[in-house]
Parts: sequence; C-alpha cells; structure tokens
Amino acid sequence: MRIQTKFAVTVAVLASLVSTFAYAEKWDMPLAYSATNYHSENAAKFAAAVTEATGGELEIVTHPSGSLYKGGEIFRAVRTGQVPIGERLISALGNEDPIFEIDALPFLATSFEDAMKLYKTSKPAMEKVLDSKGLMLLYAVPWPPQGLYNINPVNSAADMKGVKFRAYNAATSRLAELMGAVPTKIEAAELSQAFATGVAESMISSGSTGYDRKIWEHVKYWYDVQAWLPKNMVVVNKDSWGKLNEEIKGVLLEAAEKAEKDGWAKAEELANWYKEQLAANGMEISGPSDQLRTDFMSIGDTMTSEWLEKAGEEGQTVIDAYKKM
Ligand code: PCA
Repeated sequence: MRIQTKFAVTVAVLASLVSTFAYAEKWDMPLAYSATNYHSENAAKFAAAVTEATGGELEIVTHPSGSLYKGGEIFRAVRTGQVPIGERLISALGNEDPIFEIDALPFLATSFEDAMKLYKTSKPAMEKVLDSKGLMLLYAVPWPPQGLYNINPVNSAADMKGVKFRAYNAATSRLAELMGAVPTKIEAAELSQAFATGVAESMISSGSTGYDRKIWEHVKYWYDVQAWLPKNMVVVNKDSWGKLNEEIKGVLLEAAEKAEKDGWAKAEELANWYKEQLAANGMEISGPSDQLRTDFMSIGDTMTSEWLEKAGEEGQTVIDAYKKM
C-alpha cells in the first residue's frame, strides 16, 4: 500500500513536471528605451507579474535599450512573429497606417487628461488596424508633454533655420521642415552620441528622454511647449497569443491592465520631476515665448490638415469623437 502511494505520488509529480515543461514558454520582449526609464521598468514589472502568476508557464523577458531589436525594428519583428511581444512608439507607425500619427498631432491633446481621452477615442480604430496586421494591443502608456530642446536660445521658429534637428518619427521630421530646420531620424538609444558629435543640435521630446540621455551635457535650453503626449504601446502577435491557454491569456490581460494604469500614473507623477532634474543639472527651462507658441500653433494647423488629407473620413471621425468627449 505504502509503495503504491509512493508510486502514485511520483507519477503525479512527474506528470506535473511534464505538463510544466509542455507549456513552459519563453517570450522575449524587445523595448527601445533605457532599462531605467519608467516605460521599461513598467514593462519589466508586467513581465515579472506574468511569469510569477503563471508559475513560469509563460516567462516574459524584457530586452531594453534596443538591445534585441532597435525601436524602428520592433513593430515588424512582432508582426512577422520573430518575437511574440514588443513595445513601440505609436506615432512612429505612420507608414503602417495614418491613424497611428494621431498620437503626435501638435496641440490636439496637451494634458494627461486629454491624452487619455484621445487614447480612448482612437483605440478602436488602432485596434482594427492592428488586428488586420495580425496583432493585438495589450496596453499603452504616455510620455510626458513634448518640449523643444536646443543648444541655443529660441524665441521664434525663425531661430530654428538650418538647425540639425533630431526626429523620432515622420511628424517630428515634418515639424522640423516647417521650421526650416534639418531633420535626422535618431533612436533615443543613440541620442547622447548624436548630440555629443554635433549630428543633432535640437529635438522635440519629453523631459524624460532628456533626463535619460543626460542631455544637459550637450544642450542648454528646454522650452515647455506641451505640444503633445505620444504613447508607447505593447503589442502581441496573434498567432503567439492563440497558442496560449485561457488561463494564461487571462493572466496576461490582467497584468496588461495593471501596467497601463500604473504607467499612466507614473508618467504623470514624474513629469514635473524630470523638469526639475533638467534644471538642477544646469539647463534653462521656460515656457515658449508668445512668438514661438504662435509659430508652433500655425505649424500644428498645417500638420493637422496634412494628416486629415491622409487619414480621411476615418481620421476625422476619431477627431470629432475626441472633441466631443
Ligand atoms: N521620448 C521618446 C519619444 C517621445 C519621448 O518623450 C524619444 O524621444 O525618442
């Protein structure tokens, strides 16, 4: 009897091991931004929560700083199934579909509250496009408001003529062009080097990225233009998703919901802190002059009408829904 019991226990243990091995799955999750950035830390917590709640049946491992795939490669890597999951800046995906560029339209949504409204109203359209590409949205988290970094003081758009401007998507390239600056696309991970070597002299970005890259070593001025709050999103490949059992899917969705909530709270909590850090490290932080603001507003109008031409009725419908909210 005792021997039989022992045997039964052994069989049960072996069976559970086998099932663990059968379902154990490792997901690599590429991220473009530095490990200490709150987006990456939030993703790492999300990954750890999933790994823990599934008892390792699904282990998610994050790869920050573009170490596995660079920012510009991540979306395609997930779409083509090279990796099951990854994080990408939404507004950089205009080539995939114009709807993604709604996320960086100057002065459409300039506060966290409005950014959330824009997220809610643009989400169904984004999800439809993602679905058609074999992807699913898990969560999205904003960057703090975007301001203008420059090595010299800027009082109007005219001061930007000929300035080497680091762009992170098509919208920031276009903005540079409309100011008469010269845009170059550079990943956040390569920013310090670009500024150190003079390849870039200016950019529009959050206090967060300036802080991460110790931008004060090269740049003196930051103007708090509050032009927009772009978001990163985490997407998953639908084939990879389809292979998970229902329990694990539930764990992932729950962890994603928490990551989204925590990420928004963190971004808002840190927004002012980042500005303080820029100032504490010797940068001059101020609002834009009236002229600069007026110039940016008019550039924003141009960019919005250009975008509406591309995004058509569907784009207009989202903007209308956002404005009504
Ligand atoms: N930082 C990212 C995108 C937006 C932001 O605030 C970057 O500069 O690449």
